[in-house]
Order: sequence, then C-alpha cells, then structure tokens
Amino acid sequence: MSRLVVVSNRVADPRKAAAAGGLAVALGDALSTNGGLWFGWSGTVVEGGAPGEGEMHTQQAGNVTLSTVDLCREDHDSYYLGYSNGVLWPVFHYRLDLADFDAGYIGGYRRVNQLLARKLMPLLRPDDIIWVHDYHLIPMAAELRAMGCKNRIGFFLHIPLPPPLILAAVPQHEWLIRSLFAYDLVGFQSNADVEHFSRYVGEEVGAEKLAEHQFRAFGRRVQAQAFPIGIDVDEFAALTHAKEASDMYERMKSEYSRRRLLLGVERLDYSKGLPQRLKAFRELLKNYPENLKRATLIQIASPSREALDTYAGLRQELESLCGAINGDYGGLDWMPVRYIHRNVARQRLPGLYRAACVALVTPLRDGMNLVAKEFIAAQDPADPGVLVLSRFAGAAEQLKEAILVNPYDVHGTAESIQRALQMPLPERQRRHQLLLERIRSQDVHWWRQTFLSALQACDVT
Ligand code: ADQ
Repeated sequence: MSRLVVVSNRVADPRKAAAAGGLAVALGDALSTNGGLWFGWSGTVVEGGAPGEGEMHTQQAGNVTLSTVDLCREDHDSYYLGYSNGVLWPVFHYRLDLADFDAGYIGGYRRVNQLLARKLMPLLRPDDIIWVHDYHLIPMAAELRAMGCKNRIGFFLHIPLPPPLILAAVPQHEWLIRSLFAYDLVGFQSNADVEHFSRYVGEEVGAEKLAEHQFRAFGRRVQAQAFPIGIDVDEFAALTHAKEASDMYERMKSEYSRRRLLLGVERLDYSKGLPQRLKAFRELLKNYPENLKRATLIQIASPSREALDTYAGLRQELESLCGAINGDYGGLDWMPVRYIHRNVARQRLPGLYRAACVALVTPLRDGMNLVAKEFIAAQDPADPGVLVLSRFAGAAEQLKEAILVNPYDVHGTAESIQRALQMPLPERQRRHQLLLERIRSQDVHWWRQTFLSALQACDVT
C-alpha cells in the first residue's frame, strides 16, 4: 500500500483529534492505517522573518509524521488573511462585494505555496499518494510538479466553487483553474460545484470533455467529481450518549421545559446568513404571536478571523440585532434570543442539538455544512427535532427531507420555521429516519474511501 501524505493549511495531531472533531479524526484515521505524513503550516507567525522562508518542525505521532512550517508575518498576512480569506473565501461564497482585490496578496499566496512545496518535496517517496486540502493550497500540485514531482496528487475543495462569471472576477482566475489541472483528481462538495467547474473549463479555456468526469486542457488531464463530505455518525451518536452531552441535554430540557428551543451553531462568518436568520426569527415572533414567551433561539457563533474588518462589522451587526429583538419582545421572565460569542466544547454540543426542537442552518452559501449533519445524528429518533436548511448549503443536495428555505427571503423563512415548530410527530420521525439513513450511508469514512479509491484508480497522464 502507498503511504498517504495529507497537505492542509492546519495540521492536527491524530492522537488529540477527537477534540478537534470529525474531519481531523477521519484524516487521522486514514493516515494511521498505513502510516502517513501530515504536512502544513505550524500556526506560528514569526515577526520580522524573511518572506518565503520558514523553519520546519517534525514530530512523530504513532505511525504518523507531522511536519509543519512557520510563516513570517508578511507571508501570513498576504497568503492567509489577504488572498485566502480576503479574496478566495468571499468570491467563492459569491460575495464579490466583500472581496479585497489588493494586488499585493497574490505574491504572498504563491510564495507560501512555493515554500511549502519546497519543504515537502524532499520528504516525498516515489509511491506516496498526496491529498491536498482546500482553497489555501490550490497551486500546491503545480508547484510540486514544477519541482519534478510525479506522484498521484488529489485535491479537495471544502468550500463552493462559484459559477464562471463570478469566478472570473478574480484577476488570477485562469491561473487558479490551470493550477487545478496539475492534480490527477479534483473533488468538490456538490454536483453544483462540479457543474460550475465543467462550465468554466468549457467556456473559458476550451477544455475537452473526455468522459463523464474527465477534462483535458493545458496539456493535462484531470478528473473532477463530487465527494460530499460527511460526519462520523457513530462517533457523534456515541458522543451524544456520553456524560457531558447527557448532562447538557438534561440541563437544557429542564431549563426550557415550558419553552421551544431553536438552535443555531456556527463560526461567526458572513457566509452563514446570521443577520437574515435573526430577522426571520423576529418575523416569526411578529407574525405568529403564539411563540411569544415560548420560543427561544440560542445562537452560538464562535469567534473567527477577527483580524479582518468584515468579521468585526458582522459581530457588531449581530449584537445590535439581538439587542433590538430582546428589547422589543423580551420581558423579565423571557428573552427571545440568547447569543453566545464563544466555542462550545465538542463533547457538549450533541446535548444542545438533542434538546432543540428546531435547528436553523441557513447559510447564504456553504460548501457542505456539517452542523446540519451533526444535528440529525444527535436526535432522538422517537422524538426528533426538525432541520430548517438553506437551499444554498451544499448539504441541501443530499438532505432533501429537511425543510429547505431561501435565507434571503426573511418572510418565507419565518413561515418555514413556524411549520417546523408545528410539525406533527409522525412527519418528524419519517423525515428524520430518511435523513439519518442518508448521512449514515455517506459518512466521513465513505467520503475518504471514495476519494482515495478514485485517486488510486485515476488514469495518470
Ligand atoms: P466550516 O465553515 O467551519 O467548514 P461546518 O461544515 O459547519 O463549517 O463545520 C463546522 C464544525 O465546527 C462543525 O463540526 C461544528 O460542530 C463546529 N462548530 C461550529 N461552531 C461551533 C461552536 N460555536 N462551538 C463548537 N463547535 C463549533 C468548512 C466549509 C463547510 C464544510 C466544512 C467541511 O465552510 O462548508 O462543510 O469545511 O468540509
């Protein structure tokens, strides 16, 4: 068996991966099966270091080697904050208005990808299989190929790929897509993303479609297809029944015994549709007054990318919306919104999910959205809560039995929340059973195995 090499922006120690969650566990499992190497940025930013340079650290975690590289401040700011999260993240989530096309960022993005490729190259063995993750590292394979790397290399994009005309707003769009052709396999979250890729390469670069998922352009052949990421359903179910989650569930149940609990959980990010969700909740209280003193929304939004201005602005907007809703509708004995700007321990999260009647997962755009799947896995099948899911989350392609909403339509979303709150038990059970079957058959292990099998089977040019 070939050794697996995973390359991602951040690296997790597989021995401590349980705390980090599903993806770290799945990749850790894949690496430990035959021994492997996990490679990426160390998370350390060196003040005053030289651009394009960084010290490498290596440690052994069982049969997995962890190799990470430090970045200097200038590289970090242009590669991570600037190009990855100031250009690619907003554009790929359809937010051209929030993109900061500073011409200086691309240099740092390329430099860091070159630096990482240069550090990785001597660690590679001829039969290693390389799996690169996410938008920070799109040019990684092209950099490795330029240094003579002949290994099989796959790439998985965790965020959406936008339609051609939106992608074309990135000044380096053609270079980005050409970089994808240095991989043997490119995986996307949803069929919509594959469709955007297919249209882009057909319309913008005149690629030839060789077969169902195969394209030829720039003198190379690439296979592009959807591998919707899943969660570890069994691990999550076990977590749900463990002490910490059970305690959380009991506490919530007794605290909200006379109320209906609605729940939102995410990183505080503009792609997640938080202001629209709060407005929909306000509309629910206004249009369906039976929810007054009865429905409580717990909104957990963990701090994220706070060095970027757009994120600080969003935080203020949310705080003011929550304050206004509580001021207008709340009373001494009931506050409609409990807003928590913090991380909740992963061990306690399933208890919260299980106590909620309704989960609001309403991103404006999302690659997949794992919270939707975690909510389903944590429910009591005998009395399950209802998932209200944005049709713009990648997960909507799989989770058709959720109540699908358009999060921009605040009025329509409020109506759907009301429907979810009133859904009779047999319908809740039927929908939940179908959703659970779906997330179980396409769980995170299925995702990893199908991707790696497809990469092994790729016709390498
Ligand atoms: P994210 O944008 O981070 O991931 P998501 O898929 O929902 O979004 O995953 C978030 C994870 O973090 C979940 O496991 C969730 O439980 C946890 N989490 C979120 N907020 C939390 C909080 N406040 N406290 C504790 N835990 C919290 C990116 C893409 C997604 C894609 C994933 C995986 O943006 O579209 O689904 O990668 O590919």
